[in-house]
Amino acid sequence: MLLQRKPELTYADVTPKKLYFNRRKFLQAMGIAGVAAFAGKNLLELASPSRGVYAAAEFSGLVKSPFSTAEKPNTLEDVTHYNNFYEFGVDKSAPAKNAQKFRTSPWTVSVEGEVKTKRKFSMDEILKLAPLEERIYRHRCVEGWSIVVPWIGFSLSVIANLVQPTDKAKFVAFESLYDPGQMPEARYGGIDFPYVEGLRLDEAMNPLTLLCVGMYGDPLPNQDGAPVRMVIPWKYGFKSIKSIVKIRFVTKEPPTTWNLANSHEYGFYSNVNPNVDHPRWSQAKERRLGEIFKRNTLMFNGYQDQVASLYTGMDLKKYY
Ligand SMILES: Nc1nc2c(c(=O)[nH]1)N[C@H]1C(S)=C(S)[C@@H](COP(=O)(O)O)O[C@H]1N2
Ligand SMILES: [Mo]
Repeated sequence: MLLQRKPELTYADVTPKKLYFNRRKFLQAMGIAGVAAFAGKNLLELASPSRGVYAAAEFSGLVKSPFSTAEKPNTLEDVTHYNNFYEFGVDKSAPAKNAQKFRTSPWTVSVEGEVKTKRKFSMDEILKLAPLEERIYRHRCVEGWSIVVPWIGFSLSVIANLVQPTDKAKFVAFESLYDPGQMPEARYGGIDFPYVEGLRLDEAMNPLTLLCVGMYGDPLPNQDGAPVRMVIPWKYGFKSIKSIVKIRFVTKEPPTTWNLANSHEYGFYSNVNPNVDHPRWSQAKERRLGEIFKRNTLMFNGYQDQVASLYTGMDLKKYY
């Protein structure tokens, strides 16, 4: 099978190597005088992806996904400097600063619960499970902004088919890492940690549901959920849980962070729906980052052809 990334690299190598590469480029760009001027600063920090200094693509031979939108992606700068990642602070600009030293290697994702074979995966193992695809998806935050991102990953169903859910499995529960030592800002977030999310099994098995390991040709920047996150493009952004350590197949609808925090405003399904207002604001329009005028929000964020049938007969005002 075709190798999806440069074969000499392990995942653990990727980030340090990239930083090294960036640092070298950065030093070249600055010249000796500039280096001297910055001598007191941490060069790794200056050259990190959140500063917009990016190495050539770390992932080679990406498969282009037929699910991609033809819309123009946002800039990497936008997508890495306007983040919701409450573990690293509530301001949109906080994760870019506070997640820089987040340790994402070594990393283990445990897949457990109602499955025939429980498994723990290292990032290296995850990267070898299936060909990596580039999928350009629209992403709509419940707060009213949207972005278009070239994510990298493969359908979550790949993992499910490997561990084989039992007949009892009806939902999938996801859990983020919570390390208070690395995430001191989390306690001002106003929500409980670890961040948890969930999908119905058929939603989890839908091919659009992406297990995501990268974006813009590279591994995920820390503030976007490194080293592995979900992306569920027809649901509000908060369903797309970041920095996952546990995936559990379960019998009952699992608790979800924003529903626990405020069940009146955030339901389990959270499908993008311009016809169902948030109790405090309309969801009919959205502002694409970088644009001035709002655009209309589309039903299921424009993915109705692929997902509307999952909800046939359901009252989407009730199951918000
Ligand atoms: N662990 C965790 N995952 C999370 C969040 C969070 O605070 N913590 N925020 C969610 C929200 S509200 C959005 S809009 C997206 C933002 O992803 P992005 O920063 O890569 O655009 O992440 C989601 N996943
Ligand atoms: Mo969001």
